[in-house]
Amino acid sequence: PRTIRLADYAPPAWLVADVALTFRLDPQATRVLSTIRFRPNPDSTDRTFFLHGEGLKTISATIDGRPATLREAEGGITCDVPDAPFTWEAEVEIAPAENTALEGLYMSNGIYCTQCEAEGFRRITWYPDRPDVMAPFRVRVEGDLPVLLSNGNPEASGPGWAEWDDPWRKPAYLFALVAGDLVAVRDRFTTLSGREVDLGIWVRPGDQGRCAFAMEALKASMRWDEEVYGREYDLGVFNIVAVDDFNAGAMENKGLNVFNSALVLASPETATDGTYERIEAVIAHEYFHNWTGNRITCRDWFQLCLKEGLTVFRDQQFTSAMRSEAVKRIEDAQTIRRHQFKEDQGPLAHPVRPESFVEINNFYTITVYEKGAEVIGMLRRLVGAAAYKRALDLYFDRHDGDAATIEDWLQVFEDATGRDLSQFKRWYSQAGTPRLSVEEAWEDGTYTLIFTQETPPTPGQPDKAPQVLPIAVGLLNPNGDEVVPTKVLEMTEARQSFAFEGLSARPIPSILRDFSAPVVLQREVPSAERAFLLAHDTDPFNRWDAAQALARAALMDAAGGAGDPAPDWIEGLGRALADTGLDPAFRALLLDLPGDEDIAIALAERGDVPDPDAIHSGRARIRRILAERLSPQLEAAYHEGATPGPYDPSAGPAGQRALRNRALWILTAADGGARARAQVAADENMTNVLAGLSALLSIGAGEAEAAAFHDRWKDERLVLDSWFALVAGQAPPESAVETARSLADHPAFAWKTPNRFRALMRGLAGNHAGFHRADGAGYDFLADWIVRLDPVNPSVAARTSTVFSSWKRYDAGRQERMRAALHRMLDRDDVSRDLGEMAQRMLE
Ligand code: HT7
Ligand code: ZN
Repeated sequence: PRTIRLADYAPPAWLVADVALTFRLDPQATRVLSTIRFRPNPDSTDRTFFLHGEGLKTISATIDGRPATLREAEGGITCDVPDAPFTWEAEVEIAPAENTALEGLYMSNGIYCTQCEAEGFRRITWYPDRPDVMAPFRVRVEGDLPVLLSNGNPEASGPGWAEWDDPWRKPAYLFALVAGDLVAVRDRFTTLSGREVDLGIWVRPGDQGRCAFAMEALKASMRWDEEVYGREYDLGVFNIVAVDDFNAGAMENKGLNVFNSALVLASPETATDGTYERIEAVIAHEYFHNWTGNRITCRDWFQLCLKEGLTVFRDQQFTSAMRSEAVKRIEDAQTIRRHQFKEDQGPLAHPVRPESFVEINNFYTITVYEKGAEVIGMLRRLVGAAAYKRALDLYFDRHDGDAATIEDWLQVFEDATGRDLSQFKRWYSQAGTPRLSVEEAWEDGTYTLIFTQETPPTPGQPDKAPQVLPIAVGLLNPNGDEVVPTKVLEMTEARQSFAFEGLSARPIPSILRDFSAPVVLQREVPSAERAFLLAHDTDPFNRWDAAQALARAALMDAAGGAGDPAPDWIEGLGRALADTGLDPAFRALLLDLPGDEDIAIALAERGDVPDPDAIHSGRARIRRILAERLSPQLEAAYHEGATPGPYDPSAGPAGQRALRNRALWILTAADGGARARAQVAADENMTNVLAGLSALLSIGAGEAEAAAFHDRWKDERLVLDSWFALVAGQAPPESAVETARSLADHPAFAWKTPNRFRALMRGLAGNHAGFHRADGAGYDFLADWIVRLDPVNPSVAARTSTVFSSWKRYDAGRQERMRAALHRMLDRDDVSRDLGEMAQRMLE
């Protein structure tokens, strides 16, 4: 397969003036008629006419009414065209019911729906399927179905047909069509300038009662984008559709967002607090794309972070505003450290703006999305909130209607602030996580911090240059008072010092407050100092980080067989837990012990070879010690976290439940599961039931409760997904593979449905010691299923395969078995481009 390179970008030879499409829907033989008016691109000297297309049966094709002679070319067709504007008309046939890859036009439970990002439109009709070709679309949908939707505003409709008009120029990846037996929950929104927008959330009949929360989230997002970014919605309707078969979370098609039903439907009986929070964030994310992605799109797929990094940053800001800023920041930092740093350390590391790809689907990564958002956060921290706002206003003014680049993005910041961002740009081009080490000096009332930064090599990038690091620092005196409030130090050199003068005593530093840069802070800190920061730091992130570092040290020691954790940690944790002045959600995070894989990564980082079983049993021991020594505080927290009365998913009660359930998880290690069992039986809401069940399963109990849960919820597809994930994820490591095998034999294991496949596979892979069983049975199980899924749904198969990216971390035996599994996925004649690229990169 061909490698596509950023350096080879060339503007399109032909632009599209407008598009008219007619769909005659049929599961096996949908006809797609297209009328596309082309004009030469004045910015290109090339006049080659090329249209993408995949799996299309061409019925007819004409140019200005005369039959066109099509010549096959890689990934599409070419033909001779006039050297002037012309009209292309074609009719093609496609089979949505046969489309298991879920890209292009496909069917989910009898509903026609589309997924065109990144390159799905070429499976619908011949088209220049690249984001820098933008056009207004008119769409006519014909089919004997109650609901026929497409992008834009409804124009006209009658029995069996509907016409839609999207006046905003858009790339083909934002095209959408949905048709079928759906019902709508409706609402209205009045924009700041007084325009009325009809809102609709379309779901399968019976699911209407689970849309209220998503609808409120949508209206809150629309208001927030007006108030904070000055962005108003620009059509008369905004529709969201929930489908059960979806490769990702959701899709921002213009005026017609398509969602994985798991991210729309919620009721207290079936959804957890986590689901509610995710729904709110993803509804906002897709809505925010209307400006950052749709009105201003990407010139090419290398610029993906332009829309995704910025839109993630915006949805993070939204969640902070709706919930707790401190808690959200800690959760985001935790995501980066747990998952993005892991990507950066392995064979799949790539820059926020990659420079080459074989299959673009493989680059919808945590690096592009979440690190992309961190880069924007750093930019905002460096220039300040007011300048950030000026730059964003300029971005919207200057680039509305454009297919833009990272250069365009940085240019608006340079123009709005007068800063030179050429060094900052390295955040987009250099892969890997900078390591920041710290030395200190204290003399005559002056305290100096000397920082050194170094980024380890990543694939294809052996040498790294220094990056701009905003390092937020505060200083405390030995009494715990803050003597220097947070100051952002701007580090640009490989080694650089910063002095603080006029201090009366040597201070205790609080470094990298608010996780001000996505770096690994390498600093040996005595446990007493960490406990001091846990008790006194005014910065919630660093306070939490002190607790995490103490927990990590305890778990690493326990994995090495050490007996007792540092008393500083247990005492500090106990005090913080008992401090009812602290937000319960924050205290819950203090109790969140690093997972087994986090410890494996930390050990590997230190040069040790992690032993998954030793990590697992060490963690169980630490959990028991905490349960015994902190029993009064945990008991109190458990009771404080009770939320009697009707279920309320908002941040306050959700935070209380988080505290309760974290405490429960630890207490369960020492009470034989009594509390957890009672909580499951009390059946207050899905959050508490699943937390109780998870705690029980994690101590090898709860089989009867899990079976009863299954029987009760077996007809609720989203709840059943949680059951698959939980049972595989919490199974005792020694029997986890057998458990996964029997789950795969379960009649409800609909493996072609991505949610179900992911629930089981991700469940097992998240069971660290179970997946990494020494005999390789976990690897074989995953590899067999990935190989089976690959011809059916390459995108999901490739994404699942990334669980093997950690193979170099483990001992020789496990390495050998993981490599063998990767080879089994790769060395097949029919391996997909998606999985082939992933497996190849992991093995390099
Ligand atoms: N922009 C959307 C990405 C997406 C996607 C990508 C590849 C394959 C399927 C997909 N579904 C959605 C979602 C987002 O980031 O908002
Ligand atoms: Zn997005």
